[in-house]
Amino acid sequence: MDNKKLHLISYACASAGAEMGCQAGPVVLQQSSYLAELNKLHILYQWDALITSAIQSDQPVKNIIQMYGLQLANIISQQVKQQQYFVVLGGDHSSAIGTWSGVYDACYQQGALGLIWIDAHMDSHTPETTESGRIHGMPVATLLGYGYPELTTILHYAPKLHPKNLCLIGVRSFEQAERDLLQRLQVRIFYMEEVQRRGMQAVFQEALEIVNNETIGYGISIDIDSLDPREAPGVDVPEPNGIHAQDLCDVLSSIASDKRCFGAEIAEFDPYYDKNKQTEQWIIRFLAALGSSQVNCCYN
Ligand SMILES: [Mn+2]
Repeated sequence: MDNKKLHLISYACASAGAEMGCQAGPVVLQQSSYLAELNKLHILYQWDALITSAIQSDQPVKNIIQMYGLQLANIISQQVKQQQYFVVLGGDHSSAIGTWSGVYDACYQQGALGLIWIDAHMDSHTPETTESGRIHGMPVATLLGYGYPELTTILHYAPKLHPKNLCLIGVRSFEQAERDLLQRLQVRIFYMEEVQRRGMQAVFQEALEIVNNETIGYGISIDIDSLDPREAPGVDVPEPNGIHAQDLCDVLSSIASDKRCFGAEIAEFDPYYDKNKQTEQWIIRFLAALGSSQVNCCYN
């Protein structure tokens, strides 16, 4: 197998989140001294695109996110068509609207898209149910076709995901209305309690079966707040008792050579809350895990 190359896309936007800090996430990662570890491991990567919210605008947030989402979706669609393995680095989790709309655009004629969503939250609010009004709490619902029309229709009018091809892992904080929507649609949710009881590896294995069933391929969307905040404190909305960072690293390594995986997304890293660069270091390790190929494994 050829060495795999990671195509890194920075989504330096935080307009849809709770605080502005995670706008700096991709910038900190681009300058991270830990990137040297990727070179040591012979992991190939390149920075392909930077989406920034530098332009201040008086427009409603949904229109701003629509603009970023469309930009991101077009970039990702091109990459998937060229069979390049992408990793989107956020930024708040509204990135998912653009990322997976882009993958959908590239592959909808061949088949359906599977998605593993790793998050402490459900991100399944709609404009009708949200209390905060923040769009970073809505991307799952949006991709399923529920939400602001400006966002559910990016590149295509159709929903980008079918509920049976989606699953959530690590959930431990949510509102009833979100759970109602996902339960009604029969989306498989691996709550944190189940992850603790069965282990991340077993749960991830079952998740892979779901996203590989009658799909053309799948992707992974990681919210850093899915992790235990003692290990990865660099987030705006920490929730205790999360996934162990090493366990996530291990399952990501296990799919590094999987040709059915289109790419990944790592969102909600807020460097202002990081302690001793713990979170930054883990994100680089996740990149190393995603970029490790069979060739690289032989060196270890
Ligand atoms: Mn999220």
